[in-house]
Amino acid sequence: MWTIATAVPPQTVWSDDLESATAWTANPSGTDTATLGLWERGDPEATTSSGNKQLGTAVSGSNDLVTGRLAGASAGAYDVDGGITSIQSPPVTLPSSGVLRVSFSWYLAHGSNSSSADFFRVKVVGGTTSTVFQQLGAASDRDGAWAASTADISAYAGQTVRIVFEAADASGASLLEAGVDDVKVTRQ
Ligand SMILES: [Ca+2]
Ligand SMILES: [Ca+2]
Ligand SMILES: [Ca+2]
Repeated sequence: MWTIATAVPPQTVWSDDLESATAWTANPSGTDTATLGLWERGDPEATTSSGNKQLGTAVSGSNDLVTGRLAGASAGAYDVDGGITSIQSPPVTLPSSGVLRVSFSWYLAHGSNSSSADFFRVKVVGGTTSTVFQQLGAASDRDGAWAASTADISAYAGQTVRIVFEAADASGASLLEAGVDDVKVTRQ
């Protein structure tokens, strides 16, 4: 007579805390245009310019994916310059059914010299490629602060996919940094 709805906890399909090298590939398509501040995995150094820009602390452990991990002599020394930089996950084989999600911690930081041409973007590459998350820049100061986000990738069920993170200083020079940590794919 009574139906008890039991919440099925999400099952982890794949996860990476970025603490060890697991075959992330920078510039996987060979089409990146950025000249500095390229995505890499490592222990990030903090930069500040009107507030925190590159965060020196990861969400888990001491490593993350970051747009040029070194601080350099000034905040503009190793921020993203000149266009798009991208980094791609190892292949992830998705279950053939269920609600599939990718979750990640991330930040985008930029100076007031940014614009909506700049972005932080998450793509899924399988049989097709789609943008599943995006934060555009703006002509205002945005400080780096870790946030957690999730995107539904159920459309890719049964496929082997790769997750790609992109950041761009795309039109006019902007101070721009991005970071990613704790990438996880779950099935529910
Ligand atoms: Ca980490
Ligand atoms: Ca940097
Ligand atoms: Ca720049």
